[in-house]
Amino acid sequence: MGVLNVTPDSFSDGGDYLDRDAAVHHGLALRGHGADLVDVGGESTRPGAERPSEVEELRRVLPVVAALVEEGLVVSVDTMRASVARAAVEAGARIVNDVSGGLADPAMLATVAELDVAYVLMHWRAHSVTMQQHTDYDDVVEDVADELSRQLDAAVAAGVASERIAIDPGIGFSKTADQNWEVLARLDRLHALGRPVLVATSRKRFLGHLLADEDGTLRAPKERDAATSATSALAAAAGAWCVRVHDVRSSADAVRVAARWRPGNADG
Ligand code: PMM
Repeated sequence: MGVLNVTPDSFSDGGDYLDRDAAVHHGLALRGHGADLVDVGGESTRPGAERPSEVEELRRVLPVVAALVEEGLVVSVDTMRASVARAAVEAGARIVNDVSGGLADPAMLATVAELDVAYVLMHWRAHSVTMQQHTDYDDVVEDVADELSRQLDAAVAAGVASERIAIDPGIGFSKTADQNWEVLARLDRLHALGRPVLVATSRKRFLGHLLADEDGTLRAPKERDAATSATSALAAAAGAWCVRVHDVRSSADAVRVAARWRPGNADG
């Protein structure tokens, strides 16, 4: 899944694709680099980010979704708003990627059920402004799995077909750097929930910490792609269904290596 942020303030590519033509051009490039899906988002969820209005989110996202669908891409819409999900699906998006897993907008789950589209349901505790104040866990792996399981039950209760749902641990969302690593090391616990797992580590801050200079300066977001391809390979080897990344070529290569590495998988 290639990331296409049509935002002024995302942490790694904010402002790069705010212009519609630049966004569409980049979406096509992501496909050219090997993305099976392109994820179009109009709201930055970096820690501390303020939310755009619904009107502004629609203005950013819809023309880009429509243009990429027209070009034959499989598009997901990265939104927490049911209204945006609906409009994007009406414009041709086939997946709703909701980082709140149905918790931010009370209308989201029923809307996804009605639209009958695929749904990425992420572990989530709070909006970006305060999410890093919600990092208390007894056992981060078990708690994330339990909370995801409850979100999954709510989605199914609202009428979303369980076979249309993928789950995501929400790397960097209400989690410290160490907690992200703990969750990644135990993806098997999420697989036990019985749904495909999406892993989104791309360029995130915990990689910046890992790769920091001796003086503590974090590695810059756009200099985290080699580390991201490593996490992509490891996630794929651990059975992830999808990795969501900014630099598609390096992670697509990494995923192919991981697939070919498996015993008896000569076709890659
Ligand atoms: N992270 C971001 C945005 N959307 N969607 C899913 N499913 N999982 C994530 O971890 C996730 C996401 C963070 O922002 P970015 O688009 O700038 O990487």
